[in-house]
Amino acid sequence: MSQNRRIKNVSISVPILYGNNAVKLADEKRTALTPPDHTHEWTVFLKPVLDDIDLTPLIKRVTFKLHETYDNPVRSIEHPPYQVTETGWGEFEIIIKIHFHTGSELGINEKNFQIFHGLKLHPFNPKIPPKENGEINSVLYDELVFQEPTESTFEILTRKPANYLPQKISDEDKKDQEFCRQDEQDELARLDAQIYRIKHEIENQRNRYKELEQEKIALLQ
Ligand code: SLL
Repeated sequence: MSQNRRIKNVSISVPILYGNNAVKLADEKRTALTPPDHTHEWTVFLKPVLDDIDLTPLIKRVTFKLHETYDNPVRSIEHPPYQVTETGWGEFEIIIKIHFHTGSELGINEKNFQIFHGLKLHPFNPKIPPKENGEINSVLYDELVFQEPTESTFEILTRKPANYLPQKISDEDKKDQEFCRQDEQDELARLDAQIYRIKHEIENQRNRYKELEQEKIALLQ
């Protein structure tokens, strides 16, 4: 089927954010089922930077593999928001895996993505006062890169309203000009808006990184 055909010399990247937030577990939030040694409540998540993109036609499920001290450590989330909230006492590495739909009738045939996230419960620098609400955030930016996506994947990722910029990875083949769609002006305006938003997000992440660098320097002094 033609949807399974790969589009040569094109890659599309989808900016994502993943990570966790955590707060100390308040007494009033404890239930009879909360183990007494649990000190924190946390949420680990993965989401596209642009919240108006619907990745569900592509993503079958996202699994979060927790430490084996948890019951059913592999948590499978089939619909957004892709996140798991738990309580616990310790930090550990969580394996986040994105599973795509498969099947030749769908025309999607992309390799699963895997990301490792170190769950953070405690401040990076204990000397720096915590945020007012006491929340710890450890969030990272990454990109899901689809190299030579199938036509189906390409179609899903370039659907309006939120679509991604197809980039030529080689300019040897000018035939790819077919991606300059009918309404070029409209396409360019949307891309500009998205690029602006992504830049803004990258800037936020960069500032956060600088703050963490400062905290690290302060800690080492
Ligand atoms: C540590 N290597 O020692 C890590 C392990 C395990 C965290 C952390 C609760 C599990 C449960 C939990 O927080 N496990 O519910 O029993 O820090």
